[in-house]
Amino acid sequence: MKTSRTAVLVKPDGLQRGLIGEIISRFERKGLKLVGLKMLRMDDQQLDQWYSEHREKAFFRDLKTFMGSMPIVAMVWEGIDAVPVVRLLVGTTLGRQAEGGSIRGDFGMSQQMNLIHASSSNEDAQREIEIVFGKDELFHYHGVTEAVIYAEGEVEPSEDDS
Ligand code: 3AN
Repeated sequence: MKTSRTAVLVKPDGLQRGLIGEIISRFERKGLKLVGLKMLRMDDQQLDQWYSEHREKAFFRDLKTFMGSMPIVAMVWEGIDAVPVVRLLVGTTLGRQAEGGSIRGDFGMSQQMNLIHASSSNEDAQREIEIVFGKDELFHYHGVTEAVIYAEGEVEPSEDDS
């Protein structure tokens, strides 16, 4: 199978609560590969693009104000089925109902302050990655642990691997 990529944001509440390392660690331990990482403060245009599907929602303005209020940490993770794998580790939107063992389930109580964003489809991932990362900020490299994370032949080699 081919690997794919997904976008993750650690939101202002995750930054303030000192959960950056914990969150990165969970994805690393799972066996996902980090291929992009940056800290930034999202501007108005980036937030409009990022949350375009929520433009009509009542919480849109508050969400934008919150997300633009502080820096966030953006990441791109790669692996087989990266989008659903990351969403499983993140947990459902409302922290109070999120499954124990998930990031929101273990650390969150809120709906808006839910620590983290994870792409919900491959199309969203592609769109979101392009909002925050330039091409030269995304990396291709061979992960030495892949030989024990996946069985031989389970991952189709990518032309970009070096
Ligand atoms: P998820 O982040 O689980 O994919 P979405 O896409 O439904 O959830 O919502 C995007 C973001 O909007 C959430 N991460 C959360 O911060 C915020 N949000 C969603 N629903 C509400 C709500 N009812 N009230 C306030 N904020 C919300």
